[in-house]
Amino acid sequence: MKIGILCYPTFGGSGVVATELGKALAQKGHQVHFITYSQPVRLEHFAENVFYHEVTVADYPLFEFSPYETALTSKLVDVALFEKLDIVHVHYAIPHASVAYMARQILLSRGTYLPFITTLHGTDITLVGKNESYNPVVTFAINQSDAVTSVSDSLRRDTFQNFSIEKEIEVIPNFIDLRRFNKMRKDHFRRAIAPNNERLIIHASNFRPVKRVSDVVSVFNRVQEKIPAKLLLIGDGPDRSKVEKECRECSACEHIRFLGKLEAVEEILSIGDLFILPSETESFGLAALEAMACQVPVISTNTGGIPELNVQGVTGFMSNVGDVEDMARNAIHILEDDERLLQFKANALRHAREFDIQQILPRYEALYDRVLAGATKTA
Ligand code: GMT
Repeated sequence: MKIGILCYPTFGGSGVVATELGKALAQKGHQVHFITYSQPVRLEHFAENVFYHEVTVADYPLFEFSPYETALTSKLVDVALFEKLDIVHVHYAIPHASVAYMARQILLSRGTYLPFITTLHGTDITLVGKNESYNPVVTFAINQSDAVTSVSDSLRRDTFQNFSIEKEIEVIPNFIDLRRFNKMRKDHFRRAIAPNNERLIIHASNFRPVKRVSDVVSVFNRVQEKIPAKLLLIGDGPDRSKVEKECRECSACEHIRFLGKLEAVEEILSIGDLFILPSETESFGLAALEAMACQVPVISTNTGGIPELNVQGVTGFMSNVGDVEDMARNAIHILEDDERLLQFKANALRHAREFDIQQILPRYEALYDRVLAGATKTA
């Protein structure tokens, strides 16, 4: 099958899922064409059956805002015609779903029907998408999709709540490539970061306000008062300097390190003891799944789709948004006892196995087959 993928190429979860899915499809013999404005971050190496088409937005003095959607649509039409794409899979509704709809219309006027599947990831529904500047277009494009998926049941419910949706939405959760994530621990990293065998606490995100990274620091301060520990903060984004200032003012400052954006995030996760995800809203929490796949239990909020991943008292604990006292209590409970920590680590990995890409990939392939069978009739 020849599959076009539209996604954000950056470190965001939707781009990671799109890229890992594309790579896995290519390994199974499908031809995968990524169409976006820069090389997706997880597409670092040459891979057979994987192609990347860069979208260039022509500038003009009249444009205050460059028309990326128009350029992306034109590129999709061009690639679809030349490469004879069978199907397009768009990740994150804005603007990819309406772009795919427009491309489908253009191609239809030339006698081909190019079906598209929209995968909803989270903030495209829960934060940005429902804003009135986007809602009508997002609603229309979702309803026009040949199939729609969401990454959790919670996101599916949110979509029906916030938009007038007439389509079925299939829940296909985020996944993980366990072959990559459950690797040998880099013990020399651990010795360098925690020379006195301190507990290692990790957070990874895009440092947007929705991630509440300040709560990570608050939790860590409380933990550090009771248990020798180090905090590693992975990622970058709008809240980073605010959080850096907060860290400089806190007593545990010397035990906190900002690592910035990391491609091989699993190398750090694999030496961790605890992952903290205190998000305001989280449709799934891919970062937490990545941690669990590296045998790291998770302290998180109980918002959105997180309860579909983090099992209370088994793979970690969940608290209400902002309840840093409860999160710290739970973190200390896991970290203070070696045997308990080992049990939580084992539980985290066992549960992560349920989200292995080998389990999830066939569900996307089956969906592509169903859509293609229907599309032949439509054309
Ligand atoms: O918030 C992010 O980390 C980025 C965002 C995205 O769409 O790029 O992530 C969303 O999609 C991920 C992959 O499906 C989910 O695991 C995240 O939970 C979701 N983020 C939010 O809902 C805030």
